[in-house]
Amino acid sequence: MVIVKEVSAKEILDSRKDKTILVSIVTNVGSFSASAPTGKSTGKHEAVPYKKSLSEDIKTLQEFSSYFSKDIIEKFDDLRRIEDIVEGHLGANTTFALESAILKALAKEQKKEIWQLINSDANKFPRLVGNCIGGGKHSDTEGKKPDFQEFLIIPDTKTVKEAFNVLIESKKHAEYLLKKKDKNFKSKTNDENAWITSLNDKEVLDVLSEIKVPLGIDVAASGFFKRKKYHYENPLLKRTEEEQMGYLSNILSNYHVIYLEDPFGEDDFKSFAELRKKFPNQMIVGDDLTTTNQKRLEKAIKNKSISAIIVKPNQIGSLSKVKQVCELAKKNSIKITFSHRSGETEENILADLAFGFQAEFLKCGITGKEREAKIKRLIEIQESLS
Ligand code: 2PG
Ligand code: MG
Repeated sequence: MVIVKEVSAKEILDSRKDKTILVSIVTNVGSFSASAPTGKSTGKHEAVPYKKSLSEDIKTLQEFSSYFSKDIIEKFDDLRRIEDIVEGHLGANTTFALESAILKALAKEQKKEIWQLINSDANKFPRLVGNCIGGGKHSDTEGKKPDFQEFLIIPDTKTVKEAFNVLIESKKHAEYLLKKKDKNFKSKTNDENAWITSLNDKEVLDVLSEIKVPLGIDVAASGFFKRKKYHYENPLLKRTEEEQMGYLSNILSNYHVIYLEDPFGEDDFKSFAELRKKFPNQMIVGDDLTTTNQKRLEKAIKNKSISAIIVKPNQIGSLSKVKQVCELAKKNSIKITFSHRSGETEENILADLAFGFQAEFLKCGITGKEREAKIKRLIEIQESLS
């Protein structure tokens, strides 16, 4: 059993140099800490990262420090006890980091890996989803850029290690092709270390098609949906819902895109459903639509809006709620993609969560120490089992 004797927290910087939280705990089995990432293209239905502010959450945790010692944690579901104490007092980032640190303590005490605390029979590894070329909110550049936020590569390999190699090679290959096709290309990368380009969406897809790997796109459409229209980079180009449907249908019909995230605004369950019905063999994925929130997933299920869901633990904070969302998705044959955030830390618990919850996909970038930490952890888990 684990007893949390003391809790503290401090500010650290994420990969974007924005402030985020690191929570540290002292327990009967040692000291542990965990940090939370930060999003930039956040959904409006996400839980707030901090109740009032990061510094207020740090203070609140400090005040609560001695409250936790009455609760004995013996298994994953006991995290509920912690949630009973902090619910309504802390934001999602703080709760996620606190619970992650507690899971680390529990794993140590039980001589298990974190994923085993969730499902000791886990055996299927998620496919990696790597962000290769970027646009939208994550590419903070002057001049032209793609409207879609992420152009993803989704290798289909036997092992995670092979998938990682395919991602690295594909990213290099993409750089070579961009050098040839984009006269403005300077080998610069964005928030998630994806290539920055001045090519438009279709030109990027043409480039990636040459690499001959399964592709995905995160449109992150809420980011450019205003007053009932999708406002594309070209100032003359505003697409209505119907035109957006036509444009995306054309892309799904003509490119090897197996995965399409947030194709429409974050409340447009109906258009998601229409696209899903038209393309039953390609994944229509909810992120800002569902925000790792059970109620929103229920609505998406009722409307038949999605065939896959993004799970970002810090969109909701509570890991018990993450579990409920995963269970509901599984029951309804909705595939699960655990995902990093655009501002990341070197925390690697995401890999354990993705494997423990038996997610079909893990989206966590390609290069940069914060992204690699998660992929390397997944490789380590796979190698420990073979
Ligand atoms: C997304 C994520 C991660 P952010 O939209 O899927 O790639 O971005 O963390 O900025 O919400
Ligand atoms: Mg997204």
